[in-house]
Amino acid sequence: MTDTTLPAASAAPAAHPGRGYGQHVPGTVSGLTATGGLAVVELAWRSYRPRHGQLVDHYEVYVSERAGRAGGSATLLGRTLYPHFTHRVGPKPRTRHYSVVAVVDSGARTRPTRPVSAANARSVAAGRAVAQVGEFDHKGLEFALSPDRSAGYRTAFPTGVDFRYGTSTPGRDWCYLHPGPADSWAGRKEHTFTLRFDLRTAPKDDLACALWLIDSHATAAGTAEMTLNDSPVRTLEFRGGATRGSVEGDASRAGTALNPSYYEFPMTAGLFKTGENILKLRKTSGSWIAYDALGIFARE
Ligand SMILES: [Ca+2]
Repeated sequence: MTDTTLPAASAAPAAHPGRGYGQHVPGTVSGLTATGGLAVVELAWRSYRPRHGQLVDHYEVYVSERAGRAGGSATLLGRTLYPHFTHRVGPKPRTRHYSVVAVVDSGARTRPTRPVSAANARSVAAGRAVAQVGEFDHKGLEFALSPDRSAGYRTAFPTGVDFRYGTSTPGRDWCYLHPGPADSWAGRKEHTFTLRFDLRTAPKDDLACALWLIDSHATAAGTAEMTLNDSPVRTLEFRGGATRGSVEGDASRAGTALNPSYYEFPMTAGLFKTGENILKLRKTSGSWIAYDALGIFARE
């Protein structure tokens, strides 16, 4: 898995922030902060105020895996009109170093900020997978019917999803969108997605579940009930998204309208058993959720 999910803008050649083209304008962007969370690093800075009546055209955000002065081996993560940026990252904790350049309407650029460092939080998905569907990469493109063919759901999955870890294929057997009872296109009823997996022995220690979504309905994200081997695990209350995940599938792009959310929680060892285990997620209220990945993990 690629940990740094670079947006399309990163196709630009390896950049040297603040150097290489255009004229400099005085100063630098100030107040840059970087805050690591689960699956993200949030960057914010103070709006740059150019002199002589110029306007800020945009900001450029750079990341480097190595500490040191900006301009070394920084990669352009993306451009933004606003004084903030969300870098979506993978499950493994890693420290990265960020710098920002302001570009004014004449094309002149500030010098880069001093790099600011942040580490993302460790996701349970950084552990050993006991069962997993999809990759934790802020994209739903690996799933069936992605990115916009929800109209085919009732034909392709007339009784919901039934996926066996190890033999089923995400691109054929797991739908990118999980409809809810509010969705007329899916028959206005509850839909259950099932994940089957085999254990040679029941675990001694508690495991953990990670469910990452690329998006959900903005005002009716609703709830789902998760069970394992018919025992309740928990009720998931989903955060409102952007209602875009039904028609687009890549939340790692800079400037995406998608609004991902992340759910991680322990699963008691006593719920698991030797042999076949059956995890079910039943959407019990609201509209759809759009998957990035789902899995059960042991801490390594
Ligand atoms: Ca994914």
